[in-house]
Amino acid sequence: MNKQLSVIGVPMDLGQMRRGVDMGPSAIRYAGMVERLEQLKYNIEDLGDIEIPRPKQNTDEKQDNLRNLNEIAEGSRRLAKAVDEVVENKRFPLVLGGDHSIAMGTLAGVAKHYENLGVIWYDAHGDLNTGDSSPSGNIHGMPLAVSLGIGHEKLTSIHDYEPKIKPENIVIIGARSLDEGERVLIEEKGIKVYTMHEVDRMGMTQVMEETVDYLKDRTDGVHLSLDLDGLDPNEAPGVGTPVMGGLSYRESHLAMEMLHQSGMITSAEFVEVNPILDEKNKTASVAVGLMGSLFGESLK
Ligand code: 5AB
Ligand code: MN
Ligand code: MN
Ligand code: MN
Repeated sequence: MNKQLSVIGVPMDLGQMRRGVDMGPSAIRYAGMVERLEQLKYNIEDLGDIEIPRPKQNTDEKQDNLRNLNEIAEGSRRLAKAVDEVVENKRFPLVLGGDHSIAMGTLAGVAKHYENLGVIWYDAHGDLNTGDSSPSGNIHGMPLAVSLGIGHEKLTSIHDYEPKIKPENIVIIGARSLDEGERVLIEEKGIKVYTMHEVDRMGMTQVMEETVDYLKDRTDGVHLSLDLDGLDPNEAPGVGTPVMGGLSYRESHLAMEMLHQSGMITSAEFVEVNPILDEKNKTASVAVGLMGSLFGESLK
């Protein structure tokens, strides 16, 4: 794994309705991220936080069912630029959210550098909605669709190219809340999904073995987009859209360890940590614990 890490915080809360997720980057840093990774002999540069525009009232976005469209597009463009530069400098981008709408910017910055970027989407949700299919109008439920080039032009065109990724290079893990439009898209595009049903039946070991096997030959880099609501809300309570029956901390640890062993991860983001909804920074600590495993902590 690339030992040169560049951390970028994204205090974005405009992709959903719960305030506080903009403090996610601080909470994760406060949970000891840098110290933890320095122990693993990484060279870490913290680039600080991207500036996110303040929300304005805007009429056309209401009609499009895309809340805070313009501000999110602008924030994503700034993030894409910063991430692009990190990859250009041969460093590993580690992005801290913020709500999951930031993945549009992260992927825009990363995918430019790969022919076939793989994406592991670790999440209770598919995040495959568009303004037309979304039950909420919240853009944090749309970034995977947008990255496939599906959705409003102001979002799909971020960083001036599209699509960013291909459907056959995606693996979704932990899904247990998919909207009707998302199911249709998954079917239509042939996106690989391990729902909780499959994780329970097969076990995380097999899920990760298959995931690594599947992505190994078809991709030239793999981005991990980890939404903390992929975990069970008992263990990661500080998230805005919790769904019961999630992945455990231990399963997630194992998944991260196996990803480390694969050596295939070339960028990562940890999103949706909301310290206001959290219990004593538990969810941020979970995020840092998972980073520890992803970056190579081991018991031996
Ligand atoms: B998250 C829902 N599908 O579109 C929607 O947390 C929830 O980034 C989206 O995964 C959750 O509003 C977005 C109902
Ligand atoms: Mn989610
Ligand atoms: Mn998500
Ligand atoms: Mn969420």
